[in-house]
Amino acid sequence: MPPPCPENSPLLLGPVNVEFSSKESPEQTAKKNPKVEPGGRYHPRDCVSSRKVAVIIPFRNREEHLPFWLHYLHPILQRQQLDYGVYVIHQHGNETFNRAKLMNIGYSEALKDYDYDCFVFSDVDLIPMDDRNIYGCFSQPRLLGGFIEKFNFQLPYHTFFGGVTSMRKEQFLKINGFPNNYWGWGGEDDDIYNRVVYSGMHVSRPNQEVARLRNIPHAKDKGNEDNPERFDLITRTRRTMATDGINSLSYKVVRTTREPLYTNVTVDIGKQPYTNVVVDIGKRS
Ligand code: BGN
Repeated sequence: MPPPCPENSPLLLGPVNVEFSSKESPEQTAKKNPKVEPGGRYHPRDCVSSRKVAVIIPFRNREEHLPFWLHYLHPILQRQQLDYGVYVIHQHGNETFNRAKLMNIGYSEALKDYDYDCFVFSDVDLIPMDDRNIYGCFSQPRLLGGFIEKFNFQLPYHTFFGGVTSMRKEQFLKINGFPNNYWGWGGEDDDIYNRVVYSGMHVSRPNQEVARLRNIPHAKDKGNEDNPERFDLITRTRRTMATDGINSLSYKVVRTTREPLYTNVTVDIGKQPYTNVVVDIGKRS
């Protein structure tokens, strides 16, 4: 049995040059990462990693972004000496996108594979610019991607908890996972922030020097329009978090495939149970 991996990986290089002009096919990326096993699984061979990390990526219609993520992240995650798996959770169909529910599903599906104790939740279009930004878990929930290029490498606001975050299994369970009822863009990350604080935890962040990320520029997604209910929903987290979360999650797996660099879980998550219908009873002409 090999020895435990050191606290700090000796393989880290520091800054990573990230750019999005040259494309590499996933086949080429897989060839360059021969130690990554089908489904996007890896563990160091010469030491035993104490970090069992499932990386969860909520996904739909971003086929052009995923190759960049795989190209940059697999070498970084290996240098970080993580025992990891990559899960792309693909929302089936054309109903409104639900990022937080897909992340809950990623948590549940990953645990069917392996005894992961740490979960990293990442958007597909965010790439770390320094491998010292460890994609692992810490004594508090962590914002791994606080300083993003599109926000001029500044925190967009103090309580921001979107982009790339990590939580230990027990931290995730303490907040009852993520909300399932945010359909469309915005607010779900603020709800998760509320859950963390209401559960007596706080958000930790690596320092700004290592926590810089580049984002792949893109147009707004179809089927992920701004959620008009978000302003209202985030005022009610304290009441809703006990009953809406990992304990109320329901979905159907359409198919799971093991790709060379990731596990692709396609899921039917249903649709928003109701929409506010504005009935026009006042107007007569
Ligand atoms: C915020 C969004 C977040 C998003 C960040 C960064 C809301 C809730 C109503 C205030 N929050 O404004 O979801 O991650 O911007 O884009 O819209």
